[in-house]
Amino acid sequence: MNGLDLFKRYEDNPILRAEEWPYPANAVFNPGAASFQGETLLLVRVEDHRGFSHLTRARSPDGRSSWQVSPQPTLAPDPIQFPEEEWGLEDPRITYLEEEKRYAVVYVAYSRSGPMVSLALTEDFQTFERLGGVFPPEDKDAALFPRRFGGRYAMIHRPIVRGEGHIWISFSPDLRHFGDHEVLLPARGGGWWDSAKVGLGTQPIETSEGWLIVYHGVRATAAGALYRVGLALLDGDDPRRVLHRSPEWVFGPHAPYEWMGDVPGVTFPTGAVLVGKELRLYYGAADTSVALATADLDDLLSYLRECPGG
Ligand code: BMA
Repeated sequence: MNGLDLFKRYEDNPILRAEEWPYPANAVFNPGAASFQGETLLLVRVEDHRGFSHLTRARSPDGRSSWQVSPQPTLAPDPIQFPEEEWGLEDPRITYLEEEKRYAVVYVAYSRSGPMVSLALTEDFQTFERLGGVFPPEDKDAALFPRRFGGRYAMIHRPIVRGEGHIWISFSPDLRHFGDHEVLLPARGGGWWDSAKVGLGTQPIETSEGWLIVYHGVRATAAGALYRVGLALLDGDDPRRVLHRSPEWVFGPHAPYEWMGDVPGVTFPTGAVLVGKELRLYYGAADTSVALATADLDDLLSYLRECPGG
C-alpha cells in the first residue's frame, strides 16, 4: 500500500473548532487522546485571546462525533506555584501507566525560560498531581511509554541542541530524574521532507511487532514551515532500537482546513486511540482546529515492514 493511502480523513473534519467552544477561544488544536470509561477523551489545547494556552477535556462515545466539551478549563496554568507555566500549557500527550494505574499527561509548560517538558498524573482527568518540569528548556514533543524497561520508565522528547531538533529518548527510575539520554530519530537534513526538525507526535502505541511511533517532520520552505507526518517502529523490549522508519511522509497538509488558519500547512498529531485494528489519529490542523484521520493497524505494520531501519 502506498504510504499516503494509509490514513483516511474523517468526512466531518474538523471535529472540534473554536467557533463551537463553550467559552471564547482563538483556536483549539493539538489534543492528547486516551480511552477513558468506555469513551474517547481528548485533552485539547485551547489558545485564548492573549495567545496563552490551557487544556480542556472533550469526550465522545465513538471518538468521532457528539463531543461534550467541558465548560471550563481542565488544566490551567498555575504560574504562582509553577513559574514555567507563565505563558501557558501546550500540546499534551497522554499515556496510561499500567503500574501507577493513572494517566500521565506530558505537556509543554511555556514561559520566558522557553518551552519545558512537564508531567502531571491523573486518575479521572479532573484532579491532577503535577510533578512539574522534568527536562530543562528548550524541550517539547514528549510522551512516556506505558511501562518500564528493565525497571526504568522511558520518555521520548525533543530538545533543541545547537539549533538542531532531533527526537531523543531518556530513562527514569521514578518519573522525576531522567538520564541515559540518546538520539532516537534524527532530523534527516538535506533535501528530506523531515530535514529541519522532527518531534514525537502521539504517545507510543504498542503493537505485536514493536512500538509504533507517529512523528512530525518539518521542512522549511519559502512560504513557511510544512509539518508532515512519518512513522517508525521501535523494538518492543528495547525502544532505543529503531527497526523501521518511513522514508516518505504518510500524511500532510492537503484539506482546506489544514491550509486555512493561524499557521497554514500544519498537520500535527498529538493523540491516538487504538480500537480493535482501527488507529484513530487526532491532530491539530493549521494550529486552528482538531481533526481526525484513521488507519488500519495491519496496513501500517505491513507498510513499515518494507521500510528500512533507522
Ligand atoms: C510546533 C509547536 C506546535 C505547533 C507547531 C506548528 O513547534 O509549537 O504547538 O502546532 O509548531 O506551528
